[in-house]
Amino acid sequence: MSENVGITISNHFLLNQQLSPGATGSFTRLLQALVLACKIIQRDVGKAGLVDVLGRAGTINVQGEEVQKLDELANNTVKRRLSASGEVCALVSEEEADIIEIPRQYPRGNYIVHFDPLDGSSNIDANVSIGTIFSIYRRESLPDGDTTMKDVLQPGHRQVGAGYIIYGSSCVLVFSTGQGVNGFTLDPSIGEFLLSHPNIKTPKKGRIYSVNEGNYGYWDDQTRSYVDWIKHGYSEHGIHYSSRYVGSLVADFHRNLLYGGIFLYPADFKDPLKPKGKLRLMCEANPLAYLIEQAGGLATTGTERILDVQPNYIHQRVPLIIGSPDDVNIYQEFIQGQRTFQRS
Ligand code: P6P
Repeated sequence: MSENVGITISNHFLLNQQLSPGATGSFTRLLQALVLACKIIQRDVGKAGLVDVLGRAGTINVQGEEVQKLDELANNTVKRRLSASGEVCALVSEEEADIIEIPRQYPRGNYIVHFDPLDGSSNIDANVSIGTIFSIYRRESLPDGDTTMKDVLQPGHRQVGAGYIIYGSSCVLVFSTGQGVNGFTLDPSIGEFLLSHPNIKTPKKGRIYSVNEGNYGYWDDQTRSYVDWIKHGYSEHGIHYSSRYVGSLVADFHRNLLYGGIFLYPADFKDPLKPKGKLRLMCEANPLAYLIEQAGGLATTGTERILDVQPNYIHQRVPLIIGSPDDVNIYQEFIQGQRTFQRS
């Protein structure tokens, strides 16, 4: 009798498709292309130290950051697999300045995918968990016409799917297509993602805060007051918050999604070129905001729901405060001046 491996991600996709009236299989094929890309990246990440893939490729990407060789591999892998799926009409990569046209030899489809091919790449050499993040939209313009900027710059609440893969102690794919959040863990012995975290819900309130406190001197007063409160003003039955910050967004988000808590990358005045903070709206904030809301959490710029932000540039940056609803609501009370804290 064959071994029972549980629910594979392919089973899950096909079940989703059967439950979607009018589904043509196009979205399923797109998701399967994404899964293949992530298996290839996992293979490359897993052997990075062995084939001299580590180390800087020497080039500087559109964000002004040094590009690592794995970054380039991951970027090219996602582009190639999604283009070859025949299901996309436009791609936008965190690694590339402009919208990526689909090569003429490939058929074009009706989906747009924004992606960060290897987020947290500055941690590659230290073997810290890194990840791929993706965000999927359906084009609004007519299928036989050219893709428009309106197709590419849709607000986050128009996403039809989003997710991330974390390359860590195990390789976990977490995604949603609007019916809740599910996590799948790669079983390398059979090369399949198996359902390991069904219907993820984030705790209503957590005890973890995640922020780079090195930027404390560059935040606005309200954010400083909130973090001061967390560190010196909060105590519930003797319980305090713990600080956890990896500096790899996918790792920090994944931990807080499962355990509860709040992640903050607020606006800071450190870099005049990045007045809204460091993280990108389309390939980081929106997909994670989609997931956290599907899991019962919240995501805000501090003054606006992330999924309502109307994008005006493909590499637009936004402040990101995301996590357990009670924690995010308290932060918003500080930002709106309804709460303050002064260290005694
Ligand atoms: P900082 C990694 O470079 C990244 O884009 C995210 O993965 C991470 O959350 C953030 O930057 C860390 O930035 O300024 O705290 O080092």
